[in-house]
Amino acid sequence: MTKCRIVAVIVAVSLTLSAGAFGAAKSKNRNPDHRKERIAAAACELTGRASVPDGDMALWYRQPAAEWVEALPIGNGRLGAMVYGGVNREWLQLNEDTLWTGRAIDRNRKDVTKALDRAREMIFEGKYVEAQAFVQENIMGTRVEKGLHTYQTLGDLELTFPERDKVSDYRRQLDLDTAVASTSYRAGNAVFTREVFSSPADQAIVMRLTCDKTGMITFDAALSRPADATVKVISADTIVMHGQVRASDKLPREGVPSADDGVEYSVMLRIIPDGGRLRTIGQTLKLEKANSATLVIVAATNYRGLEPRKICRKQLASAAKKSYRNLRSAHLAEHRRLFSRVTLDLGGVGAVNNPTDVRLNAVIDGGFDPQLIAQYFQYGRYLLICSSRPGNMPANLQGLWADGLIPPWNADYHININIQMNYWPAELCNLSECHEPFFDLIDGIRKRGRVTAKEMFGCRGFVAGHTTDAWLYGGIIGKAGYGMWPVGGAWSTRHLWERYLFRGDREFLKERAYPAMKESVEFFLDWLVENPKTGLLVSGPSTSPENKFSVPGGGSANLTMGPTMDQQIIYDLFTNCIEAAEILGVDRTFRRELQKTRDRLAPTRIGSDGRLMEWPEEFGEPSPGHRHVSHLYGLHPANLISITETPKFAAAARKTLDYRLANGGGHTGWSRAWLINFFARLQDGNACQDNIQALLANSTLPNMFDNHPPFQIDGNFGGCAAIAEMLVQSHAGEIHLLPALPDAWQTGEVTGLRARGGFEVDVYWKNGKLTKAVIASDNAATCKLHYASRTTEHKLKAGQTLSVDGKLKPAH
Ligand code: FUC
Repeated sequence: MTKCRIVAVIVAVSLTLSAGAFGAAKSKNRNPDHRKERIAAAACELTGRASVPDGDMALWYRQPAAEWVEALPIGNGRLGAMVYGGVNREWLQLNEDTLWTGRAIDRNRKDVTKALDRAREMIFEGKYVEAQAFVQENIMGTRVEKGLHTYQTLGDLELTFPERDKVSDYRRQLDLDTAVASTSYRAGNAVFTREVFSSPADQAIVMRLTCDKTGMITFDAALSRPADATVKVISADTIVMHGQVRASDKLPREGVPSADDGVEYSVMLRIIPDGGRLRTIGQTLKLEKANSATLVIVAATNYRGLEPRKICRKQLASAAKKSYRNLRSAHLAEHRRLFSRVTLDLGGVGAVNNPTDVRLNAVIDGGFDPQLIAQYFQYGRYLLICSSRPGNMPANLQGLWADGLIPPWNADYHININIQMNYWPAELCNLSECHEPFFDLIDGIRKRGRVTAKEMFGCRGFVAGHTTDAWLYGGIIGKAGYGMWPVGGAWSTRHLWERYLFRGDREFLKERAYPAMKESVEFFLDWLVENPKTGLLVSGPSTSPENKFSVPGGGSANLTMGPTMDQQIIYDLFTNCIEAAEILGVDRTFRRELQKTRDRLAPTRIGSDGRLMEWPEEFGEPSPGHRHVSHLYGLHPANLISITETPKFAAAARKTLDYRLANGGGHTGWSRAWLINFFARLQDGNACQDNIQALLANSTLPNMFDNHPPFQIDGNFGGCAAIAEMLVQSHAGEIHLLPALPDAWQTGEVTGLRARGGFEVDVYWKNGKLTKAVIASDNAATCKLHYASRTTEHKLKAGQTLSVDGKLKPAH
């Protein structure tokens, strides 16, 4: 396995290009990271050693970012930036979460019911290879070429400073607790400091440049984009960049873009100086000899039908009239409102005195850094807060941050594991509000998935396949091998149910969760068919995400009737929907129908070698270490398999995992993160810890982003959720304290995790043993606690807090 060693680079920054040469329309450079060469072109010598940041919540470095995956992310859920922290040049690579090319198009193949029947027959007859070709030809909906419907960079803010050959005491950092990125260094006898944050309170990115000597702040500021941008000066202190995005560079870029191309956007930058001289030269703002300066950047698109320039003007007017101090304190309060709900201390001292890249290298060399693990956990929470706030788009494959015009997989919303993994920490790690953009996405795909269900398959309800995008299609599209998969919507609705379980909000269950779950169920009531050999109900043709099997008689294929994951997701959906209907006291007849159908679903089976079967037959596996471990859905995220309730299946799951790992499994970050969640559910803390080490050593980039070249955020979120799952679990009707504590985590504490039933949980342990737990209950409820082999029950009133000792006895 390749280790991504993190190389500390003395970075070079220069003034080689004028802002005009970096001008948007002229630039040919569409690839991430087009700044790299210019960063490396001129050296700025860094000497001396900056002091260490306060606290243990900072990612920090002794050199500027030399490439995008070293830059530091800020975001307010909608407007984000990657901050490079250069000395002679600063870049903020900008993103706005609705900046998408393309538009909503119809991707549905009309009435494929006959073809569906035929494909099913072929599979039941064992003609897998032929059936897959037939499905491709006759069923799959329209696939849009990569880059045509894609998320893109909003552009760059570039600051150019008077060139310096040498600075000392350089440090850049991202403080997770304040969500402020800062850069500071000494040049001659002056200390320069830059702070930047993306404010959820004021919907603006705000940057402040200061110096401990007067009249020292001099820079040029320019906005640019690799394509499709016009930059204009609108007043002596403000520039605007606007345009309409266009679908990838494969399309002819001449002429006026049409509505098919994508959104219109606008970015505005204002400089508010203290002293000095501010003027415009060309499209550049030029500030000389100021004492300090505040930059306000706002951006918007017309994705929701509003005129982006109008939105920008309003946002700018409102933010720019506030003092920097007020902007900063409003930002801090809003960030901390969410961030400070959870604390985690896994012990360890001293490691925080080293820069983050040095610490990651030490882990690559086999070191154990519990403070880094705690920070990885909090970074996951930070990233969710910054990329998924109510009213905005959900966290995409890269959260909010993507460079260039064609990011990997269009930085879309894959719903065959990735977006779900993004939201695993949401409830557990006390960020329930951050879950909401995903719920909105589910509502969106329900609308279009309803049309797909009817038009393509003649089914009621709604269906969604393996992926969707900002245009919210619910189609079954692309290559049959990965695209013929009808359970993406069903899996997504589990998140609505989980929200109810964690929060106990009946109104939410009634108005939002149940209708979506029921609509998904309706699809499967029409979709499932009887396997003629067994008489059991199966879903198909469908893939076990994105794995393939060897076909007896030659070749390989992906599609079967009743792959284990489909069956588990449908069983899970039906079970949860029945329970929801019972709680709400509705749909008695429907419930009965559901129970009957659920009891006829083909069950998960254990193969002759003791592993869980991924497909209905024991096929050969060309990829035995495959990154998806779909057939263990029942173990995690669902609760169909557990050590206590279904020990045989839990043992088979364990064998499955061991086999996957022995064959090179866990090679992508998100896959490794899922493994940790599985081992947490199997209550094997040491296996969790081994895999956390592997996640940090093999799949974590210098800025702690999850590596799936260049970056995919799901591993960050999956890893964060897994660390919480090791400390508190609540999927089995009780709050299990320290279910998977590794030997290496001898002493520690976590506060503020959430448990199903409406509880908030703090846990303290010493020498590997529970010493205390504090449970606060939102509702009047019975709280069942479990630790080691002991279980106790406690009746709590709404708002009551219970404190127990290491034996689960109430302590006062
Ligand atoms: C799934 C995974 C890939 C990648 C893609 C975005 O299809 O199999 O590894 O994460 O989503």
